[in-house]
Amino acid sequence: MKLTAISSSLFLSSISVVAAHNGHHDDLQMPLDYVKYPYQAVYHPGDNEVTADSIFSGITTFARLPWVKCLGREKDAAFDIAFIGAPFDTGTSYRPGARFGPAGIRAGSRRLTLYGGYNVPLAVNPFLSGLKIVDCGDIPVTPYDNNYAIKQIEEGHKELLQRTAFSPLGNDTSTGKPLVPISADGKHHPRIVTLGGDHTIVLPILRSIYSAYGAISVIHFDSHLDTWKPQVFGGAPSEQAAINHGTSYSSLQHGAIRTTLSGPADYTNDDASGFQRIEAREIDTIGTDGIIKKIRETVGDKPVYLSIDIDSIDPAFAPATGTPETGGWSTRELRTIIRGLDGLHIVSADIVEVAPAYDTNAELTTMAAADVLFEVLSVMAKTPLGKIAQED
Ligand SMILES: *[C@@H]1O[C@H](CO)[C@@H](O)[C@H](O)[C@H]1NC(C)=O
Ligand SMILES: [Mn+2]
Repeated sequence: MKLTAISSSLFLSSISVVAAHNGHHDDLQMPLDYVKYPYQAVYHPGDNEVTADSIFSGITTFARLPWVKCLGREKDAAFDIAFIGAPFDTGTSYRPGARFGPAGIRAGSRRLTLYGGYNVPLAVNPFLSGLKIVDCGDIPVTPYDNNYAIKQIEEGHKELLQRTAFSPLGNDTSTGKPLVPISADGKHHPRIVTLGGDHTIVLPILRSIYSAYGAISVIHFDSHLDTWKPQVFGGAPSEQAAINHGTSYSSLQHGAIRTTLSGPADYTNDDASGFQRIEAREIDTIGTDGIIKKIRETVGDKPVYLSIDIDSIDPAFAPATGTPETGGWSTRELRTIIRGLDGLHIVSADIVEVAPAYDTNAELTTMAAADVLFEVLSVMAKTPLGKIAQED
């Protein structure tokens, strides 16, 4: 299947342009420009409008961001940060259901912009930072063929990543010198935040990231190692079975590890994969500050890809996940640690293994996932993906 079947020759700088110039029937029915920031009613009864746009009404996108059909009709749309779903869960070894993760996380994110979206500890409002942030919907992913699905995710991610970012990089705030991209190909790429999906999706995403940035650092928050050899999962009876959500990584910093192992040899394999490990229980001795320090020492100022398994949070706070492990971090602790990444060049990120069917009626897990992503978005908004050009 081709991901970009419908073409458009317009350069679409805003949603309202689409509404104005595109005469397609379904677009006319879609209130494409009804999401406003900060939160504001667009419809006042008695004001010749229809109704206030409340956070509990309307179409649910991430943080009520504008929905842009980046992989369809609006395939030329430019943005700075895009949320995209990867509803894939046929790589799970225990509880399936993460294919509903993107829809669940969007529902959990409804209140993010209720009061405007200002992040107090990070002193930034990512939604008013001047960046164009959109929800691109989901990558079409087949539930019948893992190899094909992985190809779809890689192509869909690349399709977004390989566009040029909407906003120019600008100048360094302290020196005033112009910034140049930190990518390997010299292009100013937008950032993609992927809503999983089980952890398998990180394999095709990292392939996409590699196409723009070359080798980068990976920060991986997870209760599990995910560097297991396929035989840990009962062997790989076929090439397809060798690809699953526990075997998707190839480099650098684990956080929140607390799984049982098949034996100490699992750590040997993890070491050989080049990972530094932070055990979940270290929070009792070195605290969030100590954990942040360890991560920053490992990563330095290199470009970073951030992958967050919701199971890094304790099941008391985030029960709805594929492979829950007790003894994890609280939602507050993980959010503090993510804010501790302030200043790092996070080139893209994901949150995976949210399986809403196992959630409480209070939507604990999907809310936690959305709020963790709010911290990621805030860190991204504060640090452009640029460096000061070398003078020669
Ligand atoms: C960046 O600096 C250049 C001079 O080096 C200046 O011409 C330009 O207007 C500045 N751009 C912004 C966005 O401030
Ligand atoms: Mn995990």
